[in-house]
Amino acid sequence: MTHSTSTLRRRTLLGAVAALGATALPSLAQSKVALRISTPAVPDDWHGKMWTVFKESLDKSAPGEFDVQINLNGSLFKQGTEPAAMARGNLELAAISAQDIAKILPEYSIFTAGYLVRDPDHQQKVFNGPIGAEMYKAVAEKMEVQILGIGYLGSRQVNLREVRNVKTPADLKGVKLRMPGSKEWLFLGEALGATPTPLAFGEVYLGLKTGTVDGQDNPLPSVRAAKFYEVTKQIVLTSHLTDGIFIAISNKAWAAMGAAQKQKVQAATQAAIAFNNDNRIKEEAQLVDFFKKEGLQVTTPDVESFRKTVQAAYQNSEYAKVWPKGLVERINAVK
Ligand code: KDO
Repeated sequence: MTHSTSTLRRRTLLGAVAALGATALPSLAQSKVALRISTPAVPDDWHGKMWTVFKESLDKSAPGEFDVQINLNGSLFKQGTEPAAMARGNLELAAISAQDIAKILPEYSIFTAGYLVRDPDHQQKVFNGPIGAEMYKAVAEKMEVQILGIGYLGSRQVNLREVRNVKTPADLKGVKLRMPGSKEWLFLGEALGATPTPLAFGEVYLGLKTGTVDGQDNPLPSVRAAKFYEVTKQIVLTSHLTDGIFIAISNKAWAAMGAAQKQKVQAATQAAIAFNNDNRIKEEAQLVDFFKKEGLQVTTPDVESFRKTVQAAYQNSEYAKVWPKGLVERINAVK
């Protein structure tokens, strides 16, 4: 064999290996389960960061099996359009709200009502018990998604551009209060005594800055993470909704997974929820001081007056007419 023939052979061999590599790689990538995630959460918020915990958990428990794609800031799907995207097969995972669920299952508008779920502990017990199981079953049937768990978003507070003396709902009269854009959310703003104005989460900062709206409501950790405190002067501690986000996966993606993969996705979800809840609960307790240092007035209204007015508004509303009989009492009885 001459020198040049052996070089040629080696080259051919190398070429063949490279070609093999080139075809082997995409097929390997294709066999990964793609999990596209879309959320309006900002990167600095705990329920944005929790998706990295989810991804890291899966990378560890199932190396190379999943391709987790995290899309924050509503960059893949607009806030509130995630359930439809999942049903169409364009999205695998999202954190959906009770308001999203109520659009399809009006009887579960019960969880959009102010002053019903008491606190994060009550929330976990309600949704991780029989009430949650019944709801998740109905959601799987009607919305084509599986709820894997609930994360705590926080206690929603009223956050105003200009300082105002707010003791009762009557004091919010005429206040253009930004709410997320669905009728269930708008009703909450109305029940609080304000004039609700729909706006997507990503537009709230500018809306507050320019004065399109007079205020917004969100849990304190989100007021910090989205920097709303930079463009507002007051927080009124109404604590009107113990808010939660339901981690949901499309039925299609779920059905395509084997039992072991499902178990790993479940474990990753639980790790993400624990990360979110622990950090959020801890931070929520410390933020009043932070906002005061930032120069905001943090005031306490007559919460009982808000509770009475908001609960009456819901009880007398069209929403309550379709709530499952006895469910309010069952929720209240969860200890
Ligand atoms: C909001 O738009 O005010 C809200 O808090 C509603 C929640 O359901 C959820 O969509 C949340 O925004 C986003 O995750 C951004 O934090």
